[in-house]
Amino acid sequence: MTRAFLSLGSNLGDRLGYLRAAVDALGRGPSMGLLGVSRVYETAPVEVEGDQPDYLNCVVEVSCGLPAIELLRYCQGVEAALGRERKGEKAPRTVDIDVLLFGDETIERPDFGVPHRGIGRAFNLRGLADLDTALYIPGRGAVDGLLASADGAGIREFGEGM
Ligand code: PH2
Ligand code: MG
Ligand code: MG
Repeated sequence: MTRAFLSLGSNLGDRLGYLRAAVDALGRGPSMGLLGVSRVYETAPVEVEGDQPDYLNCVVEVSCGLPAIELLRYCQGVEAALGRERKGEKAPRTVDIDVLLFGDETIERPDFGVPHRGIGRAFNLRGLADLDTALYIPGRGAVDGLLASADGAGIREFGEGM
């Protein structure tokens, strides 16, 4: 079993409902178990073009008996089942599920990078630190140190949580 961390984001429709449905589906994945869910954050869009609604983001920790690429495919299936349309990489979406970390593996493929290239975004660091302050990100360093120097502007805890 590998411990993996997934980033969930939604900025279209019933955002919290989509996050909850995604967490539920991840807990029911083949050879997968839910280990934890971070707090939920409402976050201003980063690195997008034009106006977009704010996101809800959280991080989910799972145990996974699948290889990383099969976990990615499962996550893509959950995105599709929850109405994700691929209108562009950074278009508003019902739900986006990114594989942030997969054990201590490093994967560099054109279509799949682990650690995920967005892992340093402050909302991902916050979610990771909620789950494990001692977490180490291969190639980057300790999550608490990275969080201390990250820009937390535009991130607020979303009251309802999971
Ligand atoms: N995801 C992106 C691009 N920008 N901004 C926020 N706040 N939250 C996201 O999940 C997010 C983003 C690409 O996947
Ligand atoms: Mg993403
Ligand atoms: Mg994605």
